[in-house]
Amino acid sequence: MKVYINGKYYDENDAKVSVFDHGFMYGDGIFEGIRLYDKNVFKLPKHIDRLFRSARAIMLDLPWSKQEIMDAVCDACRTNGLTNGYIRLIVSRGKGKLGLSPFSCSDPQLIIIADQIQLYPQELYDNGLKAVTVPTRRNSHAALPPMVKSLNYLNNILAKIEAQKLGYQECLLLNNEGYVAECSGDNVFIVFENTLITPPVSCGSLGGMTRQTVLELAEKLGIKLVEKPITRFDVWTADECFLTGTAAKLIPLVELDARKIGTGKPGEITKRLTAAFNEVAPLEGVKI
Ligand code: PXG
Repeated sequence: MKVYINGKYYDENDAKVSVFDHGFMYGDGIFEGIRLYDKNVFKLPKHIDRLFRSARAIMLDLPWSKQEIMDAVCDACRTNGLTNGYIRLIVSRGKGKLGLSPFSCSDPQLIIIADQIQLYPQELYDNGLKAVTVPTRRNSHAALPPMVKSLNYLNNILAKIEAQKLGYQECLLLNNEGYVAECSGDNVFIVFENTLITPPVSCGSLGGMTRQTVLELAEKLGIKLVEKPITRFDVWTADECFLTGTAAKLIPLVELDARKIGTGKPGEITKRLTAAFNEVAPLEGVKI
């Protein structure tokens, strides 16, 4: 695999950034996780728009145009001979002096890793995932805004560790008010009495690309849809639940906090939306 760094390609083992890069020292930088389906980079312009919003929020001036970044992403996919894959796009603040100030940093680094991903085994897509609510809360809007895809994912990582130590692969994070925010790297949907419900991003979730696609598909399929704050009670007593993310796509959640959700099996609306997603995903994107 060849890794793209600032316009050049490096072998995996030679792809390096400085230890003085503030991305490494402080988690000062941003990223995107993008999917390549059948030589189409899924929703690439939307991912790049989100990257620029993250950059604006952390006051990181990007010296590349959106088009230049999109061209680099497509080039990295071609260079690695990919048809399907996962693209990790990273922008770090760049090399600087010791100390928090980013104003000593020059040359933000644009890094593109284009590789394969299989987050969960097929068995979990067929039978569903089990999760637990963890003590770690989602970033607050008053601290690091949860819409920023920053290089500091420690709160999500702590949540993941807590879940795994308890024997679960996935976890639910609440926001500071106790409402459902999202999972460690996925958005959450429930189905209750044939209505699809997901928390608004104001509850602390990231505005996911997969989430947005599912909202659009629900509308097309005539599935009633509501964005409103939800609690753990709503998830425990839902008819269906599923998670969405670029890496996971749609995956059913069949148990939360030792409570079976619905029948304890992936639900019908989950299956319909999964099929619809798998159908549109390779069609919507930028051809490499
Ligand atoms: N919430 C968070 C906090 C995320 O970072 C999602 C939800 C789902 O959004 P998308 O746009 O993917 O539908 C994400 C997505 C990685 C990585 O290593 C990426 C994410 C999450 C965890 C790991 O590339 N991003």
